[in-house]
Amino acid sequence: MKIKNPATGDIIIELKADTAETLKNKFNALKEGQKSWSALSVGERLECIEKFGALVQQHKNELAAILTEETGKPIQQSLNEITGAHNRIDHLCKYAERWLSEEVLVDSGNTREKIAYEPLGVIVNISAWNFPYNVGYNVFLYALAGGNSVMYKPSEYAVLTGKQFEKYLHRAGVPENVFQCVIGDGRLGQLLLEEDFDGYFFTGSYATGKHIAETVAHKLVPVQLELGGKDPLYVTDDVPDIKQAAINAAEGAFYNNGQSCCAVERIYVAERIYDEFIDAFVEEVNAYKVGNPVDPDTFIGPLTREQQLGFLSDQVADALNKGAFLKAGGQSVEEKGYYFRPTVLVNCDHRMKVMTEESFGPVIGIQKVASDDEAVSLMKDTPYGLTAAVFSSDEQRALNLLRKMDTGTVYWNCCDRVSPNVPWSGRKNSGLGSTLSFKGIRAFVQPKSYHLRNW
Ligand code: TXE
Repeated sequence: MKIKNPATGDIIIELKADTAETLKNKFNALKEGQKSWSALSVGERLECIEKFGALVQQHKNELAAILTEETGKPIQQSLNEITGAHNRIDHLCKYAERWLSEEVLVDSGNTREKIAYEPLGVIVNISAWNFPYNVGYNVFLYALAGGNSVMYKPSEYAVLTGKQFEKYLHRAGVPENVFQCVIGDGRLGQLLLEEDFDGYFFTGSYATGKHIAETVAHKLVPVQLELGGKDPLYVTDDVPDIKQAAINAAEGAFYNNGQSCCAVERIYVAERIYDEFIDAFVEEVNAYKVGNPVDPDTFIGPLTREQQLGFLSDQVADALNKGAFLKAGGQSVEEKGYYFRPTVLVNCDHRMKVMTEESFGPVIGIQKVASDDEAVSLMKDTPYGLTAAVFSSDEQRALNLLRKMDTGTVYWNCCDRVSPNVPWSGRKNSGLGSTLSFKGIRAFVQPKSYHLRNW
């Protein structure tokens, strides 16, 4: 595997990918290790997870440099992710014992009814590159807390970070035969589907997620998918501060170069404030510093994947051919590295790919709407169902709109955020199952119901 630096296109290091044989050996070790790991108490397992978190924070500068070098994420955003992801560990320490402990539902006369929660066994986590800490912790830390052993395959674009997870989990006391990292691209991913894991947990594209779910369906074990989205944001005509709304919406669209499953992917603006909003939005985007991701002032670094440059150019050309106007950016930057200027297209409509196909990059389309009803019908016109946002000064107006969304998450006057306190779930082509919250804690265990009767 050639690990490249997206800021320069240069090769950082070459690594040997795992093979069918190394994969099998690791799988067998994990089956063995899971027995003793599940015999520990939740508290004992959490001690290791807490130590892991402490080691990561202790080494966050070195880890952020690795994340930035292999994904092109601006260094400040790498540090933000590593620090922010710790909230998953805090969440587990606060709630895992409560949600994983036995529950006695009935204890009357000579009859008791109770539920115990048992681990699934050995699970596989096939993960993504855009927020490897956030999307990784959502799965493998919660799986470990539940008493499972984990085979973790980082994306081929975040391999070095994945190896750091393995290093620090082992240093923190998670046995080597309880957490194993395998490295490789989709071909190795395909081999993983042939192993008999007790659960498949995937984060990535709809196409790959659908393929995985179809391939392993016959095994009748849990499958969870965190997929993409085409998340809408609607700015109503009663926002108190149009400039602030534009700033927040721009950050939602361009943070992490738009490479976030819950990034704002399309914006609808009430016609009365449309021109003022566009001016404020374009001013904000033009002020973003595009540059070397190791520079702390950089907000827009290179895209992680070179092939996305052509994909985004095609979306821009398609929109312009169908009547959109270009207000900022529009092309890749002619220099080393996979740079694409932050791009704003206006006068957009749903004939254009930029309003219907996931961009997963620094390109946003904006469309004028005449009413809340028109906004709702456009927001719902998508095969995805991850998040939807409404900016308004009126909470009831916003809630009336958000109740109509068929998405796992909705936002009022905020966007592009994930919290471990509430379920993170995608509907329709955005996913299957939930991580985080009590749902995430119990995603990696299975209930055993006890009916007990004294003689
Ligand atoms: O995904 P891929 P990418 C989505 C986002 C975007 C896409 C980009 O919508 O469109 O992912 O990420 C492995 N069998 N999200 O291109 O190609 C592959 O090696 C088994 C949403 O990386 O799906 C990698 O480890 N595995 C998400 C993983 O699948 C296979 C956040 C994902 O790769 C495989 C991040 C196969 N046949 C990205 N082919 C969210 N909801 O948070 C590939 N893989």
